[in-house]
Amino acid sequence: MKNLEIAKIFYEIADILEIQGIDFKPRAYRKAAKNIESMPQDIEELHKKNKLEEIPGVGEHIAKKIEEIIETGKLKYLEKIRKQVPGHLNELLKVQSIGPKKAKQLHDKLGVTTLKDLEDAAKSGKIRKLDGFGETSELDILKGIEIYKKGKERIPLGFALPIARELEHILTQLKDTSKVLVAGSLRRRKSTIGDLDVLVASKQPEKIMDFVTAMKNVQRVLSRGTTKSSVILENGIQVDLRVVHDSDFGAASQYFTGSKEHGIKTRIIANQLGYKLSEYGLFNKNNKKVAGETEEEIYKKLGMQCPEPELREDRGEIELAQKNRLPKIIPYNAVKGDFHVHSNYSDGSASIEEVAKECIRLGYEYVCIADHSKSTRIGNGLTEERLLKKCKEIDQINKKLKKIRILRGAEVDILANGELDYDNKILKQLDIVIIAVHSKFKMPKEEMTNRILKAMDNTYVNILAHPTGVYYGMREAYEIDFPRIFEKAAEKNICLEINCSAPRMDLSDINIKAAIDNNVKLAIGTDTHALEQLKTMEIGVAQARRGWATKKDILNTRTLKELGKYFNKIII
Ligand code: DGT
Ligand code: CA
Ligand code: CA
Repeated sequence: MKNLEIAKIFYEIADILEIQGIDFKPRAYRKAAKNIESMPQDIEELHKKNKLEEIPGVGEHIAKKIEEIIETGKLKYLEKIRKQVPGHLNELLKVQSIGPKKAKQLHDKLGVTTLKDLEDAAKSGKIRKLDGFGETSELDILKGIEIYKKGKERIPLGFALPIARELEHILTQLKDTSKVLVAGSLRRRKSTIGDLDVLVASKQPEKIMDFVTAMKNVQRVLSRGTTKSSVILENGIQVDLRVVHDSDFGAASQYFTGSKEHGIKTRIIANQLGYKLSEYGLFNKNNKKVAGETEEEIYKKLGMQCPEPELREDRGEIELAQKNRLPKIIPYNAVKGDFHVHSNYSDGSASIEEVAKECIRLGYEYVCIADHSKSTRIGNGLTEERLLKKCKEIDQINKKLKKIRILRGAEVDILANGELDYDNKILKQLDIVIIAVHSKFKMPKEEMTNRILKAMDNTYVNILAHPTGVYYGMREAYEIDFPRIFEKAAEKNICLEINCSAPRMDLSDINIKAAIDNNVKLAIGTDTHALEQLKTMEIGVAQARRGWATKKDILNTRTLKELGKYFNKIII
């Protein structure tokens, strides 16, 4: 398909001109590129009919260039201007927050030409020293690089979910859509997402295609058809869009929600019952459609319960659904509090009172303020003195705010030798003691396990935070001997954390299920450092649901009184 090739060339021209500081022209090229890649007609056909200038945004000047590309397979103008800019400078523009001016400045002042150079410069703190940049823009650049790279691979659910919701919202508002669903791994709330699979029910599929391929935040159109298209958004995320009939929406949802393995098994069950199940519906032997508008009616005809999307991984849910025995997984609204929030005493940005007020707004009964302990220098860890001062402040705010209970907590470092970063005199003054590894991640499995087990032996410990240390894009999980950790956790009533922070997502769904099977309870913590992160609680609940957790497995569903009982502490 020539359309996409030509569009790509014009995008590159726009990028290069932009780096050269030329006004207006880049916008013209970009507009033409976008129209070319999203139009249904074949550009070569238009060229044959001499109708190139009918494409919106294509005037005589650009039409000539299209002609040259179609006839010679290349464009001299592009070859010329490519020589005028160094290396891969236009790749830098793919990073959010870097515009052409900044790209040029980074090149001239620091010799940055590739993404790798950019990352190195940001990590070594050189960028913050440039005029017009600062510490925040350096962090933004690192985040942007991360998102761009992730866009090419998989991206954490925590980053993808808001983007999917926004898209769902925009499509729902269109007058030609009757139903919209982001299916695929996102609907199953898998911890990382490959691409977004968007389903739309509409009688006007062409209009939906026109709309989506021309959206402002679309960077590239990979393919465009009458009922399906694929685009890449500016942040690098791929969107696969399908438009179906209202009456097929359930069947399409069932098919495109997957997982593939779950789908294949339901199709086998359909066959065994003399049906055929496809993305268009459930059909009987005479090819008559017997279900398809909703997922529920399809599963019902197959003689099984409709499993929640988070369960659809073919990990035994199908067999249980057939016996009407699916577990009652924790509902999203069952959460009564957050166990892991940082305040501005350590490296959080909000004050304790601000956190508490936001938690009241969220309808919580309690929140545990868990700042870093003294060894975490990067996290501005608290000395004993500051911790006690913090506890006093918490007591005062508790007296003032009646609607919530702030728990006095700390996220205490597990030192390399397994000792804790505060001594027992301090720990016993806290409501909740969270422990975590924040240093010396590289240790043989046995040694790391013993280190953590030793820390868990302390009687004051309540929660083991981010138990495997995994940090997406930065650090693999360290290995630990899970059976031994589970055994100790169950014996000492220590919860394992489900950490909601997007790049962490630790424990994983599989390990959550294993923990539950070993009678271990779990505590969901958002690890909030800025107020808006409190909302990521749902990511943790989603993983709990993927791990088949019921209400009783998750500590956040308990009242304050029940917490005290569980931890054998006076909390109320
Ligand atoms: P992802 O995007 O890698 O995070 O994972 P998914 O699950 O979203 O996979 P994706 O985007 O490749 O496909 C979306 C859904 O379409 C998938 O969950 C199930 C369905 N699907 C795709 N390929 C097949 C297939 O070969 N057989 C069946 N039965 N379903 C498929
Ligand atoms: Ca997908
Ligand atoms: Ca897909």
